[in-house]
Amino acid sequence: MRIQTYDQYQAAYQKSVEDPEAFWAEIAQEFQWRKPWTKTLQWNFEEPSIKWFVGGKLNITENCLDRHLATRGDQPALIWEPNDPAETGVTLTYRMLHEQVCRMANVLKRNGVVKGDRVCIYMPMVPELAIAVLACARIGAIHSVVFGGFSAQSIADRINDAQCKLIITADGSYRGNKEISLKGTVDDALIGCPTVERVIVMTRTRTPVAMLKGRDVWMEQELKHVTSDCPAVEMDAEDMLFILYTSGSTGKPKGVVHTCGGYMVYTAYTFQNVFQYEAPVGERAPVHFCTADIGWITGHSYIVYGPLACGATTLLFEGVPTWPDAGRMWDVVDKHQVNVLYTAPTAIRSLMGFGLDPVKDKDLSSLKVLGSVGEPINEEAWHWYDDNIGKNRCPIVDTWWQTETGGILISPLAGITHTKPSYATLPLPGVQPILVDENGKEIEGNGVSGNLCIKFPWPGIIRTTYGDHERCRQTYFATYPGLYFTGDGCLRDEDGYYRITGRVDDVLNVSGHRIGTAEVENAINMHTGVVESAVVGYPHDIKGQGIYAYVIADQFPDDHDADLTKRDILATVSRVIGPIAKPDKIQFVSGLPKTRSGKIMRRILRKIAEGDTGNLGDTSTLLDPAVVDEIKAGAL
Ligand code: 7RM
Repeated sequence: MRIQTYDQYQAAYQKSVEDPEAFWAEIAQEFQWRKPWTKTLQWNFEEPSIKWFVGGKLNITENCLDRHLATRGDQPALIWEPNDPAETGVTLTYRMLHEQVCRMANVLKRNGVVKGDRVCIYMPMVPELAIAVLACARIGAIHSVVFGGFSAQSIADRINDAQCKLIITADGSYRGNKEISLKGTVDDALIGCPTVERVIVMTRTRTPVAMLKGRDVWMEQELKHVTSDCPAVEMDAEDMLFILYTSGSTGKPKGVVHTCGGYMVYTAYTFQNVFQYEAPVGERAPVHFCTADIGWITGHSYIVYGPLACGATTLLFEGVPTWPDAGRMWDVVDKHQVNVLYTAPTAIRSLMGFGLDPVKDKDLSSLKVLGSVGEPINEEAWHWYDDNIGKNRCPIVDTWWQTETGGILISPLAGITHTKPSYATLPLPGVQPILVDENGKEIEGNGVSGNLCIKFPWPGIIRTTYGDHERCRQTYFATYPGLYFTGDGCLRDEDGYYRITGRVDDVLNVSGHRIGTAEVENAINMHTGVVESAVVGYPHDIKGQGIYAYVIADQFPDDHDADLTKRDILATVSRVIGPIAKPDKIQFVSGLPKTRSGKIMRRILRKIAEGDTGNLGDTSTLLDPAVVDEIKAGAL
């Protein structure tokens, strides 16, 4: 399964295109199937309908846990580093993790969860989060993890969309010097969630929480009533494994659905190859440290499923890179002798700002591979990472992928693919990228740019958007018929290397978090006195993109009121979505640049937000061109 030379990469790539079914069948055979599949792939991108390993039966936790017990039972599976460096962490061997997952699965069963039920998980970055995820998978329940920074309203929307029966949460969470309430937020959410029958509450901060009789139970109490014997439920390869909500250019976040067989094969294959992860039985396994939250796809695929499917040692960090000081990430690397570090450009840029002092006394010699994910990495950050963290001896893998792709699609293979700063380089085996122009016409050759699409399915591709298949078709498969459309712009240089240039739709990427402009506008518009708003992104030194909001208020506020109103708007956005969606800049305007048909010309607003007011292009189709001068004059 592991490619070891560039020639092998080229051969694997060629085979994956010429005979994709044989290519993936060979890889999938390395896993433990209860029943073999009868057809490797059935697909069309019109409906779309995509089925991998048709008729195959398996349980992903048998592959992530049971399969390793005989050979790696005593090897660390999961290392947990708490928020506070003074607190003692946890190391769970594969045997211990297996036992805990089985016990948690029995707790779910005791509380009425059966195969096919949806379970919401809203937890801090603690071992119990990974355990809860795997416990769902063990019994065939579909998990929907909601990032711990989302608001009560966001939780409620997600629970209702997926009709969850149960939610697993904690009293609170620690992040840096902050203590955040989780159960209180869940209580607010549940006022509007009739499908939820049970709440399982873990204690983390031991803050006082309301516990409703008949609905809320303590996780620690429940665990006392169960054994560690829990056979895995047999799943079809195409049964749902999980739902993960992600933002798009319109409407509320969509529930991206991944299924058991394809997702398992794809995350394991990409994990092993991109990071060149090798764990010889009986030796210390390399430590893989992915700094994402499990609430995002990166955490699902490269903290939990991919590493465990490969028998790796995965590190789970509860805290933040800048607390107690800006050396914390390097302390974690030093303390646990981390071998693979996988983080986001925004973290690198923010740590760059602290200079080299926090790095200088840290032993980073264990590092072998560095990874980047979530947003384009600028050359400066790439070189800083390479020079000061990798000491020019660790390959950097700039991995491009999406919630919808399940795993990495375009990336170097560490130490094998020649890298170029800011380039995701080449497609992985099984991935067939294509650039198209606005009309969907293929842009061939090198030294070109266009919209990035993929023309053939890979095992980790999205299957549907939960409860609304038509939305899946519309969003990803209708723009360019016959192709999966990523929403990203991309250039292919003279060497055929890919560089992702950012979203071409109305999706923002703020510190690696995906946020729809429409979502933020809706939240702002909920504030009293707001008539209308338009949100765009602008370049931000640390976050990659910042959020710029143009707001029409029913009364144009004077300077004093404007300041207060802005703060109120931020509070409203926090309440509706969560703090990550708060605009960085709010400009009050008396009108927005609209065409005669009533469409906001975002192109103009983007230019002004970027500070590029020199040439705004053609404004002749505007209903009221004067409004542009006013907005320009008041730009922040
Ligand atoms: C894994 C993840 C997806 C969007 C995607 C891109 C952007 C992600 C890179 C990147 C440039 C990268 N999933 N993106 N990785 N852009 N280079 N290496 O982030 O669903 O949350 O976001 O993120 O725009 O479409 S996601």
